[in-house]
Amino acid sequence: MKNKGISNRREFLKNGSLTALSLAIGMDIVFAKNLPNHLLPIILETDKAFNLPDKHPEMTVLNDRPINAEAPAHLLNEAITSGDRFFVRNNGIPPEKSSIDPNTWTITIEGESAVNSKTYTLNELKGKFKNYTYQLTLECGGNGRKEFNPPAKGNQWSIGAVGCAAWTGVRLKDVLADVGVKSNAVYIGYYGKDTHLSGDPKKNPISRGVPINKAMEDESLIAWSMNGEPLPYLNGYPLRLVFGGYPASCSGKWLHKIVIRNKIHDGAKMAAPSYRVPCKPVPPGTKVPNEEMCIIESMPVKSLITSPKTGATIQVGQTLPVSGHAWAGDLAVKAMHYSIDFGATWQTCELTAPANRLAWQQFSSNIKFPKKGYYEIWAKATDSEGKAQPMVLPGWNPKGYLNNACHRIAVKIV
Ligand SMILES: Nc1nc2c(c(=O)[nH]1)N[C@H]1C(S)=C(S)[C@@H](COP(=O)(O)O)O[C@H]1N2
Ligand SMILES: [Mo]
Repeated sequence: MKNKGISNRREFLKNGSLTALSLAIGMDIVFAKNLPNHLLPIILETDKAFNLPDKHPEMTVLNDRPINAEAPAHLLNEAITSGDRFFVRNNGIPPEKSSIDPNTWTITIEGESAVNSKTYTLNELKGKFKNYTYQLTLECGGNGRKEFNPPAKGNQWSIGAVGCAAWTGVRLKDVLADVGVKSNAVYIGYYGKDTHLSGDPKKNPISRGVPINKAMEDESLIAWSMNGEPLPYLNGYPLRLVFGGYPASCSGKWLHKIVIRNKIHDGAKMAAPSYRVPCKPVPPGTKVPNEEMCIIESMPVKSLITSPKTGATIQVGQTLPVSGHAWAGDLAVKAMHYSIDFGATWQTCELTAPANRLAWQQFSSNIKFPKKGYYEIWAKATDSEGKAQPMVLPGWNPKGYLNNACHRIAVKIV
């Protein structure tokens, strides 16, 4: 599964030209003419070889068709995730960058529960409606999937399919109000400009959405900017939805159409089992009928230790500063704890208030260790309703969603 796309790509490159090789590497191969025919540039042997446009070289690339990449924990140390470290989850092929012109980009709002149908250019959207900036956490529903057993198919995300950026855009509710929302509206759905892996132009790679009450929240944005700059190409340039706290699959990229629906949206990947979990917990390995799978809405409470890196070595007697982030779907995080004795006892961490609703919060602590040896630091967040992260894997589900088990890092005291 892992790297399948990459080895296909290698096959492709073997048959391809030197130009293709240079393109893949992102620069000229200076002595290319001396490269023996049977050899590939060695840099292509590593996952890191892919120059994802605008992405940090330490991002872990899980797949190259479609492109999926996550950040190792230490890259996510800042309170605001920079564009080059923000994970990428694609279901299809992004629109050609050269085909995207923000000056002619339009978004259309229509659907059976829309009073009118309206099209706005990106510039009209920016000028007509008040602009807002919020720090919003996006996490892929499948983040943490690789831990599930029996394993679930799909991208084997570890911990890095999450980020919190400062998004600027207009409130979806302001735009919906301008179009007019009928009283029978229950859902919105999105359409993006990416194309299906099959190449079939009639198929959408993904077309999901959110219940109308989520669409109407103040923090639900149609956004054109991440951290004060245009959206990174792979994160939806020039326009996307951002619904903090919901599975990031709801936040449509390369956005060009929103439909206001009088029923739950029925676009691609809305139907079971995609982005659904068993309505009631099941034993691991259970085959769950589609009718018993429920749509994921608010994500569960979770946290991530971003400093130090796992494997850190410190001198005995030293104090170790530890920090990271915690988030809780639609809720806030109310408490943060750490353990150095595999969960037998827990100490309280410092915890900041969120910058705004749906932004992740920062925790920190200075840890002392009793003597030399190997330790693990476990981090556990508790949400505003009193629900805490589980220490072991939570409810197994067929597609491997919602793993919010405590994050663990290793430290050596020498
Ligand atoms: N048009 C479009 N929107 C999309 C997707 C996609 O493949 N195409 N993937 C979704 C999924 S599953 C996730 S987790 C998020 C990922 O957003 P990011 O790539 O900006 O991190 O985008 C969502 N929006
Ligand atoms: Mo996702």
